[in-house]
Amino acid sequence: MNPVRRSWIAAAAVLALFASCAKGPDDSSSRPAVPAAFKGVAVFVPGVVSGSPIYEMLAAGARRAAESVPGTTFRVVEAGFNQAEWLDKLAALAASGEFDLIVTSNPALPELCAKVAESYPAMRFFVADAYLPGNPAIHTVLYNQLEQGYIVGYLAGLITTSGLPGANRAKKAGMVIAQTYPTLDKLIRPGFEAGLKAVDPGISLEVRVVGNWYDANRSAELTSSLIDGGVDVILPIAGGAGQGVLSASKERGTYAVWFEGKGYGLAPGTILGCAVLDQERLVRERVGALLSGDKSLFGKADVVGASEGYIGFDPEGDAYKALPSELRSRFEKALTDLRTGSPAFRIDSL
Ligand code: RBF
Repeated sequence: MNPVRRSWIAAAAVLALFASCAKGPDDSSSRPAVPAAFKGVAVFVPGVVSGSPIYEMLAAGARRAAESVPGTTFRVVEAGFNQAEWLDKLAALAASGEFDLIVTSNPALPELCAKVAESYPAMRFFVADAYLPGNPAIHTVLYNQLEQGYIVGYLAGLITTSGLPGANRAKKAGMVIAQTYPTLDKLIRPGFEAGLKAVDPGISLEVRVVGNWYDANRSAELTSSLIDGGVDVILPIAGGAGQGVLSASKERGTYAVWFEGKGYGLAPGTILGCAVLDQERLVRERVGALLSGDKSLFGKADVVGASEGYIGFDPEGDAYKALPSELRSRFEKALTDLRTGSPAFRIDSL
């Protein structure tokens, strides 16, 4: 065969190869030789997305990972606030047969996923904001919430001891929480308290429990009674019910600090600082790795925090920027110290 004809055949072969790769996902002849790691990804939201930044980031991160693998079925399912129904709803999602990877978030979920995995052994789970090592069907990542708590605690300590117009001399900070649970009792609350005490050991903490993740009226009542008792800065850990903390604090001219970022706009002038938890990046990265076939993550329980960049602070709020510069520089020094490991808040498990 003459060389011109031989190279023409080679070029045609290369073109044919490209053409077959370029065919759309609907064309069954275009299936890659290596099958996709997962055919369907479902996001199981234990609550509702709207009003809870941690769930907004869960859905957004998983969606971006799934969209980067053409042909992957993707759905977000809200399980609502009745926790007694979550197990059945999770099992129904597994039973639908449409999904082989369920992505979810919160510390109560690994146990439910483990139960569902017993009946659906092919199902795989990724649970963010949770800790369960050793189950071959489940990968979890726990955030070092001692650090996120400490960041807002330190700022709250500076606020309650300040001469800001809404601050009094009582040196009392508050938390309005939806319910008690291990991450809150062992990490968030102790972190917040450590931050307060690092500013001034004389600051005390008052905690009130709403009883659910949605009742903003109840959380507004609890907030008012805390303010009556001398509290001038509050951290809500209450999902959608956190709105009640903001409205009551605004009405009374006191302050709030916020968890998980994206808060300043919710109550301008009331929220003076927002800690940041980059759940969107974490979920995007981990789901992306699972979708590209990294099976080694199943069975693993990782812990991430400030030193890996998943926990931090958003300084780009007008209310934060309007704080006295002396207060901000003390706070920013504490932030830098935390990032570089002092005080040391290492945790390896929950
Ligand atoms: N956080 C929310 O923001 N919204 C919720 O609806 C919500 N529901 C939760 C339900 C249970 C049973 C548990 C244990 C935690 C829940 N969280 C919720 C808290 C969440 O996991 C995390 O601790 C907080 O968002 C603080 O980072």
